[in-house]
Amino acid sequence: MDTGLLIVDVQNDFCAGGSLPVLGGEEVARPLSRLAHLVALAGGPVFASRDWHPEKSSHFVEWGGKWPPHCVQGTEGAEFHPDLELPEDAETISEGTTFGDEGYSAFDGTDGDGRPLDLLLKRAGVSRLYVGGLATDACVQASVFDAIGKGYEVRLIVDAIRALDLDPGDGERAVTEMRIAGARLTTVEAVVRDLELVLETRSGAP
Ligand code: VGL
Repeated sequence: MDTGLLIVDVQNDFCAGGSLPVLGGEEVARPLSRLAHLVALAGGPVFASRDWHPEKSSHFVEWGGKWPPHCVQGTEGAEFHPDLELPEDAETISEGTTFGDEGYSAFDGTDGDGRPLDLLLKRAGVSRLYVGGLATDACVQASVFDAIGKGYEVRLIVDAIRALDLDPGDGERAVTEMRIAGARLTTVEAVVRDLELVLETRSGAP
């Protein structure tokens, strides 16, 4: 299948109770789990990115950055949210793994063998990429811009993203910018319908 799913940073620290919570962040975990399952059934690859920072990171306020410490390697805050249930062969992409690496975009991340996301997508034959996750106005936006820049047809799942909204309206502005850059907007239900169609067609059902 030429379609893949990228789930961006659905990690405890970006959800309720975390160190950099995104309002309603945890709400995207179940719908994205459902889509991940369907994409995998249809034979498409599923990638889950994660912020994976060292304790000392130039991304954190203490070291000159913008953010409170979050998603520190090996901590509970860096774990995927427990409601995120990934198919067995989903691949984890880690970003922001060294002191100076901010790692906003999943395209700056690599799998456990150091292979960048773009290479993994190309190898899997992906041309269309569904994207959801956290946060709309940070890592989702950076990942979507990179995906478009690298030539992927991006479908942004607008009800499976949540924004930091440090300034009110940041999330909405980010969605507008992604759309203007070329992302098509879709919803969880529309993606489910697309995928069910692929599965039905393949099984020969009417
Ligand atoms: C993110 C703020 C800081 C994100 C990461 O994953 O969207 N946001 N670091």
